[in-house]
Formats: sequence, C-alpha cells, structure tokens
Amino acid sequence: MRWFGPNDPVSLMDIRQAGCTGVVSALHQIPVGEIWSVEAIKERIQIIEKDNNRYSKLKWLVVESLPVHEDIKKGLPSREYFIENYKHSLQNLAKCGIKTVCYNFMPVLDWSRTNLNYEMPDGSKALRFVWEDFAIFDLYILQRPNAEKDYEPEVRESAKIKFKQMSAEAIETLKNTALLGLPGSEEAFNLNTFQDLLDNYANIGDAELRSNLYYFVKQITPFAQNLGINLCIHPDDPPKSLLGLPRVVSTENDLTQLMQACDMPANGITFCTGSLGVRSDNDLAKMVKRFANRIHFLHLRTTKREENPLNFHEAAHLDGDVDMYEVVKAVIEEQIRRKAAGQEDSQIPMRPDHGHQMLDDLQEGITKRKTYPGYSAIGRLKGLAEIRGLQMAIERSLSE
Ligand code: DNO
Repeated sequence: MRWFGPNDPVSLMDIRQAGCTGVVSALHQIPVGEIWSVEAIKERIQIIEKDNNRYSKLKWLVVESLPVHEDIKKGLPSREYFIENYKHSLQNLAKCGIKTVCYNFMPVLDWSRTNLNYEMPDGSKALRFVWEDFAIFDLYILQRPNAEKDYEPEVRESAKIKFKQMSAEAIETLKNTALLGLPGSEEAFNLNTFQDLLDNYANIGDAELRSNLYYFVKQITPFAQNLGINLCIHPDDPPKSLLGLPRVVSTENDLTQLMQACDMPANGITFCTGSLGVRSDNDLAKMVKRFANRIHFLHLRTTKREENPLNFHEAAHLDGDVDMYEVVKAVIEEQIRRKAAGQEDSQIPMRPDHGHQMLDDLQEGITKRKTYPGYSAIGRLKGLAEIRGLQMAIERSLSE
C-alpha cells in the first residue's frame, strides 16, 4: 500500500494489518528537482522498518514518485541540471536497495477529479470526474483564454446553465477539487498563479511533449538499468488532454511509442488499470500481455463509465469496467513466465490503488482521519482483500 510518510493518518500498522509486506512511499518533503540524499532515504527506511523485529516485516519496495521537474517536461535548457539531479537520486536509491521507481509525465497537474465525495448506492464515498463540471471550472472559474474550443457545444451549453445555478460554496468546492492536482500534498494550486503555469506550455503540443519525454527516458534509462533500477511511468489520469495541456501516456499506442523510444527493460510501465481503464479503447488484458516484460509495478483499481461516457467514478475494485479477472490472470501468467526464466523480479509489486471511504473512514467528529483523497484505510483494505482472493483463486486454478 501507499504510505505518504509520517503525516499520513493511515499508519504503518494499519498497512501491515491490511496484509501488506511492501510499502510504496516517497519523500514528499523534498522539493521537486532536488536530490534525495542517502540520509533522507535511510531515515524513511528506518521508519518503515522500525517494528520489523516485533511484527511481520514491512519493506519500502517502490518509490512513488520520484517526480520529474517541469523544466524537463518543457524541454528547457535547465533540464540537463535536473536530469543530473534525477540520476543522482536514482543512484542514492540504488545504494539503499530500492529498485523500483515510478514517475509520471503529466504537465502541471497530476490526477484530476471534480468530486472527492461522490455517494455510492451503499453510502460509501468515491472519487468522480464529470466532464461538464470540469468545463465549468475551466470556462467560468479559471476563465482560461480560448477554453471554449476544447468542449463540445452541448457540454458548453449545459455547463453554462449549471454554473448559473451553483451556490458560492459549490463553486468554491469545485475550484479547490480541480486545483488539487498533487498527490502527497493537500495544498491546492492558487487560481491566480495557475494560469501562468498553463501559459508556460503555450508552445508545447503533443509532439513536443513526446519528444521531451523520450529525451528524458533515453537519458535516464541506461543509467537506471546499470544500477539495477526499474523505471515505471504512470499513465495519465484521466487519460486525455485537460486544460489545453498535452497528455502523451494515455493509450496503447502511446505506450508502444514510449517503449520503442528506448527499448530497454528498465524503461517500464506502472500499469494503472484505473487510469488506463477510463478509455474504452484500452483493452487492458491485451495490454498486459503485450507489455508484459515492461510492467514493473501495478495499480489495481477500476472506474465505471457513466450514462454519459465522458464521466466516470471509481467503482469497487472488482465492480467496474476493468475485467479484473482477465487482468490479474495475465499478470500471474507473466509472473510464472518470469519465475521459470529465473528472473529476480518475478513478483511484480502491486498496490490496491484508491478505495472508497467506508465504515470508520466515514466516521465524523474528532476521531475522523483526514486521509488523502482516495487513500482511506478501510476502502483500500477491502480492495486489497478482494484482489488477493482473486489472485489466490487464479494461481490455484493455474497450478492444477
Ligand atoms: C493517484 C496516483 C498518481 C500517481 C502519480 C505517479 O492516486 O496514482 O498520483 O502517484 O501519477 O507519478
């Protein structure tokens, strides 16, 4: 499971009792672009392992994320400096025995949603993305120049009507939700400075972002591979362009191009079924089979496309559009293949990505834990338990 560090209200003990042996973590306190020192990495390892003598063992298995500086994404001359720093951090991680490093290449924003508390039929709460609400944010709250051209006429029309009826409070909530694009921090961007960040990408379209990504990957992959590190890019979430910004890790074709841009095993993928599964043209089980030996980390969750297929919410882990049975089966087959080939990385680290707020996650009052959106304890525990059950059944049936 992901652990955001000492400020995470979900404790390491919770993670242990959920059945995990590996922890996914990052040094969120270090500003993007600065080097992660050996001391800082070791300090985090010690915290994660501090109860390992008394209880079942936890190990920091995956870094999520070693973030990529915006200058690298923008292809500025200063990228050379930040790429050197990135390599330095990789070297320090390898010295400390951490061999799987996740990153993403989404400009400005990381993941985006429009509602963090969408009520499910059973009263639990999920994350949701409504295209029309995103249009309201873009057209009427941010008022991004020329934003109209990015929305279908009927979406613009219904956004206009809905915005007029929204309370000041609802507008404020939507604004804060849309601006919250950073995992590991709960601070939203500031509306005034946000447009400046977008403007920096005015001359960077799909082709430029792709070439900046491939440049970066070609620089760091041979270096990482020498260190024994597997890099794994996280796909775009949601997998489409937002706010006029290009997104180039959304489809099977995007991943194919990226894998070919630097054809080395260490140039790998975080296969996030939740992000990729939003698009109906991504056939996930087929993609697991296709990219099998380049998948170094798994995020298992599923979304459900709604009546209007531009909208989706995060469904219970086995209950959405992703065929979790076929995906997990394809993963297990790859693990069997790796084991037979004597590969060291035959167990692909997996985490149950996101979960609903449910049971004690929803408890109001002074004991309520203010968790990171999507990262409550019990919702993730449920998702993990279901996936582990599925895994066991498939493994057993394949070995019979
Ligand atoms: C969302 C996460 C992403 C992911 C980054 C990886 O909950 O899956 O924010 O951590 O995109 O760089």
